Amino acid sequence: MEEKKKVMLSGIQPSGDLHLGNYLGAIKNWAARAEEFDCYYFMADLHTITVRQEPAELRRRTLQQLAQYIACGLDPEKNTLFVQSHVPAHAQLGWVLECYTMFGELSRMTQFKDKSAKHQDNINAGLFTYPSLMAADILLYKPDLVPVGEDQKQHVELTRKVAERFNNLYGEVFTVPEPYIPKAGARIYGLTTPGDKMSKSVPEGCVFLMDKPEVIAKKFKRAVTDSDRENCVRYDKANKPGVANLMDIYAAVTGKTHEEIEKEFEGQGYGVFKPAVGEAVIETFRPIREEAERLIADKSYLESVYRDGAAKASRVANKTLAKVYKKVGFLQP
Ligand code: ATP
Ligand code: LTN
Repeated sequence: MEEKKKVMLSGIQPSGDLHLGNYLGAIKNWAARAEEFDCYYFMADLHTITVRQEPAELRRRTLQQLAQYIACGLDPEKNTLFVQSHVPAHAQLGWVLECYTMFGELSRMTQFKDKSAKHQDNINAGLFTYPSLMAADILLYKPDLVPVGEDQKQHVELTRKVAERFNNLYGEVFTVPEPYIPKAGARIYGLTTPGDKMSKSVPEGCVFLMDKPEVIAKKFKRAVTDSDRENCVRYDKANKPGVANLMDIYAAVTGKTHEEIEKEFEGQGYGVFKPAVGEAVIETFRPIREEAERLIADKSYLESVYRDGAAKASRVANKTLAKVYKKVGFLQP
């Protein structure tokens, strides 16, 4: 008999266009594991409304994100790709898990603290309880691994806690998942702000998947290196964070080690190094952008992918939800 594959699941909010941080920290690793795992990837649209969105833009970005997932190598035949709001079980389990997540736990979430500082006029309840919805996203599919960037580790750890709490009360309902953080690319910093993670909120330091080559080249040319004017490609995260970040990017896209990179650019300054990193990123993104552009034009294909994806995801999710409803004591409809 064929052995049951392990399960992998992740999501990204379509709250902005995908960028190099999302690609290296998350999607690149998803595509690499499709043969080994039964994979579920979704557009986390429910999460995006914790911050105000322009409705037409949100629709456009959700569809574009699907095209980009596929263009990054997520074959819809081998991965279940869907839109979170198309599978109502997420919102349904989200409510239940809110009742098994503690106020104190939610208060300690770094993303909540950051986002509420950034959006002081809209610190809504959803922003606060968001990790319970994320726990539902995950636990519905009983994944073994959740591939995310470093910044999401805290949420996956909270998910484990909530799952264990629920299992202790009701028996083994949920699989307790492990976060899966990539070795290279787990945290890419902004090109103009090497102290902060690359984020769409600082677009000049953020390289988007759909950026044209000339735009990417310009962003790398303007990347901040260091202030000591040493002009030497050497990995020293504490003293040369900008250079270390560029080396991390170059390592992640070429597969080279830091030592190999230091050797490659020995005796050459940042004037040679920065465009070389830009070029490597341009060549990595070129086929992805072209394929995504082709797919975006084929709306009916994308619709068929997300419909099939939602149907398949719903079958799995509804099974878990039914079990949870029964365990907590809801009368069968
Ligand atoms: P924002 O730009 O508002 O901070 P975001 O671009 O981080 O948002 P998310 O939906 O929070 O978007 O992230 C999607 C995935 O990409 C997550 O797994 C996250 O860990 C990863 N990720 C995001 N930014 C980076 C980064 N700079 N480096 C590595 N991984 C990242
Ligand atoms: N919270 C994540 C997006 C996200 C997610 C998930 C990731 C929502 N649900 C489930 C992994 C698994 C973020 O903001 N990057």
